[in-house]
Amino acid sequence: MQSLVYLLALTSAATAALLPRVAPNLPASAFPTFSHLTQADFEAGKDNVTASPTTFTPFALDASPASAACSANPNVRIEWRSYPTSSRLGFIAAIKCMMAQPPSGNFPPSTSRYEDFARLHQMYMPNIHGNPKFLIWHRYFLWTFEMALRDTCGFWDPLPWWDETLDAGNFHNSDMFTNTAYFGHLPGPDANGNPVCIISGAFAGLTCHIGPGSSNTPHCLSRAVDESLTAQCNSGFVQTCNSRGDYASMESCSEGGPHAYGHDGIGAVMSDVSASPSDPIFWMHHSFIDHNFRIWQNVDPARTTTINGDDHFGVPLTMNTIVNVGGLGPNVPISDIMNTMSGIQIGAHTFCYKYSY
Ligand SMILES: [Cu+2]
Repeated sequence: MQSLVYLLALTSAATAALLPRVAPNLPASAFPTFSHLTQADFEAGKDNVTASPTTFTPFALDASPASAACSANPNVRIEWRSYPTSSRLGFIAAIKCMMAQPPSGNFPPSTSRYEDFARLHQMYMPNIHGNPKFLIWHRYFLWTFEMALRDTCGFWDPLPWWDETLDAGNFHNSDMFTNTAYFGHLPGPDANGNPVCIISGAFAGLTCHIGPGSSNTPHCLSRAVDESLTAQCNSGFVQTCNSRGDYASMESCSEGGPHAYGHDGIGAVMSDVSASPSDPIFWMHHSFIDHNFRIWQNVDPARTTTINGDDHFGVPLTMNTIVNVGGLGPNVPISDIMNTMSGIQIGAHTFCYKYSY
């Protein structure tokens, strides 16, 4: 009997040693959320986009030699279901590598190269959300991260993208979450309605030092799925947004529609409008949003050479407006990145990618 007790004590001690140490789990109320409108509201035009429709700036780019060269050999982002296992594992390992690299020092209190990206996003928060700069800025932010995976961690495969329309209402069953090699599980809230620390998957026990909101309080990577919200990441809603004819209107619907519902649906750290890149699933969600943007552009070549809408300060966006990622990559004019296949040289890399479908 005594030896059994001893054995049990030993086993629980061993288990405790194996479990990751987890930073404090913040309550649901600690995380600000994204605001959203329903699909019906967008169909009724209740987002009231008032951006002046007169700021289109024609910019001939498609016929450029750089774009032609890019078309011959673009980087193709592959949907997660078709993304090879070796690429999946390489992508996860590269994110972990970024988390293990020292911070640049330009983004205190970031503790890693990875958190530099979360801190930049937090710092820029009011400028890059709730206005048409959102889509184009996040396109460049995602690409800058993709290039950092190459430069810092030697991961040269194209990013995966996530076709959320195939998982709408059922995110938690995606093997991104159920397979322990990947992003860790996607639990619902606990009995008190609070999020749950993620202690499975490649990021088990991760401590986030950026956020929540504009504060920086160490907390565990947590999630609290609401599948009634993820259900709004469906193809009908995307279609509602992509049927809009001008950039600023489409942007409003995408940002306040499927984009916001995906963040809030995954919940907790992902619902933090400031520091959501702290959850690595952020990149998968934003690949979906950038994909939908590109699909909207495919309808008309003019959609890769013109832009409209006003930024956070009420200044009209033009193709010459500068997109800034705080030195994580070069400053670029929108004209360099409005077309994902511009073929423009940006720093050491060529801006040249498309989506597998
Ligand atoms: Cu964002």
